[in-house]
Amino acid sequence: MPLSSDLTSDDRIAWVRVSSCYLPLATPISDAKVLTGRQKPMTEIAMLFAEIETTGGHQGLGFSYAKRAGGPGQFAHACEVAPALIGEDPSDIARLWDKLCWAGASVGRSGMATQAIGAFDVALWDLKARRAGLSLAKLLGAHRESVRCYNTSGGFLHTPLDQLLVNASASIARGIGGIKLKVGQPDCALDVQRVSAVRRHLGDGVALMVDANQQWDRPTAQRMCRLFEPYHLVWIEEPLDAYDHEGHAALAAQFDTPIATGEMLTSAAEHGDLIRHRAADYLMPDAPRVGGITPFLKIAALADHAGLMLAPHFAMELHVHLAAAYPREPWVEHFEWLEPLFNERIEIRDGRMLVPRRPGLGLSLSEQSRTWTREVREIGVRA
Ligand code: SMN
Ligand code: MG
Repeated sequence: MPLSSDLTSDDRIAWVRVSSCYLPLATPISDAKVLTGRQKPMTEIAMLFAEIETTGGHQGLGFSYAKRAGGPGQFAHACEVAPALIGEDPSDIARLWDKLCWAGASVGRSGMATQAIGAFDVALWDLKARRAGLSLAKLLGAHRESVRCYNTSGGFLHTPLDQLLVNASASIARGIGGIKLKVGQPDCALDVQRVSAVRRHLGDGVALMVDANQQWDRPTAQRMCRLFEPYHLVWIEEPLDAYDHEGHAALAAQFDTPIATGEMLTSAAEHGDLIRHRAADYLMPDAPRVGGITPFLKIAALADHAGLMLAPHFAMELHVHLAAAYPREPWVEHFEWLEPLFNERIEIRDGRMLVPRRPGLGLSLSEQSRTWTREVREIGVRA
């Protein structure tokens, strides 16, 4: 049977739309970085959307994001490098990531510059999967049809304890498998009170995690990890500064409770450094934050080779697919915040998120997202 000719070899990127969309949050969000005075409560998220269309009519949707600052910079950088995509083969995802990176290399191969590229990278992977008629997870090579999930949005520090207990019960009742509580507030005793109350409220059978968002120093982290051991937490997240790999490695070696960290790192190279230091039991890469799916897959391979567990940070709409393709049973973080941006919803039951079976990411932008869009730039000509 002769091989069919490559049906996509003449397909070229013809049009790109870059848009900056500001998602409002219902309540100002405070984690430990706010209570220690380092950050202001978060009231919105700056989404960067990339929509790509080819001469053959294939389409892809990708996104990146910034919190508190960086949104306008990501949008500006994306608009500057977008023309480099026009006329290119959309299948050359890795080469195009490099091309866009070199197009703006003087401003770095990590951080805001590559986070802007990440939106195009996600769109190209979405396009490739849609064209293949596969979900992104299946295109990458899925290990599972669903992924364990835990909720974070109900456990922030602006939430009083009685509401915290209500939120935790509501998450479990709706089929979410675990609860993450924010800790790291100036009065450590209050952290222990909240964790103890939620553990008592939910019982020993529910997965519980805590997240200090980098706000403890090493002596405090040492003491808090010891205090939390009896609660049999799934992990203690960012007990130390995101770049204190030695400190995290010492805690991971000393305590039974696993250490989770990685969300603040902005490149595959930074995650490689963390892994070399064995600074985490659970690695928490964030695909938009590291520059998209292409770098995320490099990180996942390094993490797997090092025997680490995976719990990608935020952006469940993207990470449910990427986690499904990871060898060891991962965790995906549930936030309902991004839901108004998309027409589709992820199904959750029995403690797990079902990996969408629709082609690509299985997402389309909602009319609501268009009303929150502040800037749009179109490059090229639609087929
Ligand atoms: C986090 C996520 C979203 C907003 C603030 C903090 C976080 C997490 O550190 O792990 O979910
Ligand atoms: Mg965190």
